[in-house]
Amino acid sequence: MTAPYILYGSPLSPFQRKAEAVLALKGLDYDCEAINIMAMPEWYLAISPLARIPALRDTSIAAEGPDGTIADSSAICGFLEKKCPAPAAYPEDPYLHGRALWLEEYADSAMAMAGGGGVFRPIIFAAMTGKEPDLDTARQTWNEKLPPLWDYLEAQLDGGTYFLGDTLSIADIAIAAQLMQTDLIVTPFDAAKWPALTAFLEAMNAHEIFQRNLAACQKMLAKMVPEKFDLNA
Ligand SMILES: N[C@@H](CCC(=O)N[C@@H](CS)C(=O)NCC(=O)O)C(=O)O
Repeated sequence: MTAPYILYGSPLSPFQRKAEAVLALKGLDYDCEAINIMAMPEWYLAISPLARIPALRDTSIAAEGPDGTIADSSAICGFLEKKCPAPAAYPEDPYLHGRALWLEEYADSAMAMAGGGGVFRPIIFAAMTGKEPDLDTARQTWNEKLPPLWDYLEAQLDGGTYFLGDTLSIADIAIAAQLMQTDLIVTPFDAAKWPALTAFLEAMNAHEIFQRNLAACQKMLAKMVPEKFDLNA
């Protein structure tokens, strides 16, 4: 039997990881359907005209075609929050809600560009096409572009467990999803320099809402990354 939701994409996408974590937080059952991002099929481009993964299908609306689908992880998470408000992924308080959206955007833009584009892609896309990993680019990004982003996050955490108050929110989910993109393939950043962020990542890695996605990623990466890369200069 088909699950009520279908997520089109790949578990290796940090944006899919964010959407999966929100589905899991809300206890929603979903199937994953793989999309090859190197050659997206026409039917998928009709759903996601910007040629991005993930996209979500609500099968109660339509079982095929663009109807019943939503592209973009932020749109997916906003939709899920409206449809299934509890447990909440977004703070109720207007200011905290705005802060959560800002931190989600920070993760989806700056962190994704550096961690995904500057570390994961040069290593894993090369491996996927049988090439040597571009460790020079990955090392430069890891040591020059990512530390200022981690500094900002360390200050935002201010020694706390979550980014906003004492409750998990979309801010934590989005930031963890991007931190995991490098953590899956690279040895940890310096815990002495970023202690709160290290503790945060460890807690998120152990959190139940990420387990299905992380298990799928580890399975897919096992052959390509038998041992994590040490990029620390
Ligand atoms: N704003 C989009 C970004 C999604 C995105 O950039 N996905 C990447 C994979 S992680 C993608 O589809 N890339 C396709 C490509 O580079 O051709 C979201 O939040 O879903």
